Amino acid sequence: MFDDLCLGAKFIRSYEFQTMPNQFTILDVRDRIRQAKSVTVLTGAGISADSGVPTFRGPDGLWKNFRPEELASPDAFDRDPKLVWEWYNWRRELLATKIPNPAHEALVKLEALIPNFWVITQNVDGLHAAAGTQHLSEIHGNIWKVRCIQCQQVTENHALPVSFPPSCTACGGLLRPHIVWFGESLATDDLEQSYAALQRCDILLIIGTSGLVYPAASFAPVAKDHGAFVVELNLETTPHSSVVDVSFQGRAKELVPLLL
Ligand code: BV8
Ligand code: ZN
Repeated sequence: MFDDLCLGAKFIRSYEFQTMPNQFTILDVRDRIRQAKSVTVLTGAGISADSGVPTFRGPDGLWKNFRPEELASPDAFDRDPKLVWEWYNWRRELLATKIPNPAHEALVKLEALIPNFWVITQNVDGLHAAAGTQHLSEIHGNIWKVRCIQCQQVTENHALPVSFPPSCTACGGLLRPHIVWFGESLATDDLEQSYAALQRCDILLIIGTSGLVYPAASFAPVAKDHGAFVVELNLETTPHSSVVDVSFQGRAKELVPLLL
């Protein structure tokens, strides 16, 4: 046990040198979290990368072979719903074998310790829910849900693959992925929950997002303007890095458990 602690401490100390030139260490952040009444977390594809889920814009990114507008947009679906379903079936097959990693699991443990805890995720992979996160807004939707374009009914669907054309059991309409595409507005209740969580939190953790997609990219200043201490955990610097109070560089699966 003692060796582990030493190893742990050395491990944490090594991270102290991996941070951006900050006056805070990850231990300081852990201590702040211990005193916090309300913590909000914003996650992106980077938190699922350690589960083997490709990110969007990384070297192995999903967008490498496709342009988002070609596939993740209402026009693309209107133009060629079969092609869009082929892309989502490919992603569903990919995701079907992926499980939450220590970063997702550490957030579930934090949720049990902190009076007011909320996760806002841009990810559509369902891994936060699978890990057991209760207070969750999936602001870009969920790849395991489908929505009828006629009657708007939303249902769970884990078919591998979804056979084309998928039709609604209620009205026979064409089903689409229940995902927010570029040019589509986010669901009102997701936005309301998110802004409430950003405005009430003492600490905002931003984990594994490139900070390029709106409105999520504008969430950090909202929390900051309401007095939150903002922390970024990412492999690289992002547009968030100049806004946050402290930015740590490293893998989410290694950094997030250190906050416990
Ligand atoms: C909207 C669903 C109102 C698809 C997604 C010009 C200026 C400002 C805004 C706009 C503009 N033009 C258009 C807009 C609006 C547009 C937008 O923001 N465009 C951007 C590209 C400029 N936004 C919208 O359209 C949104 N709707 O605004 O409604 C409106 C209506 C009409 C017109 C205008 C406005 C809807 C946005 C939602 C789009 N849907 N996904 C699908 O998933 O199938 S976005 C897509 O990107 C994913 O959801 C993803 O979650 C999201 C963000 O990406 P990230 O999660 O950050 O992933 P990324 O790969 O980019 O980065 C990964 C990060 O992890 C990296 O930083 C990497 O370093 C790090 N990392 C990697 N490994 C690790 C790690 N970190 C830690 N540990 C690791 N191991
Ligand atoms: Zn229907």
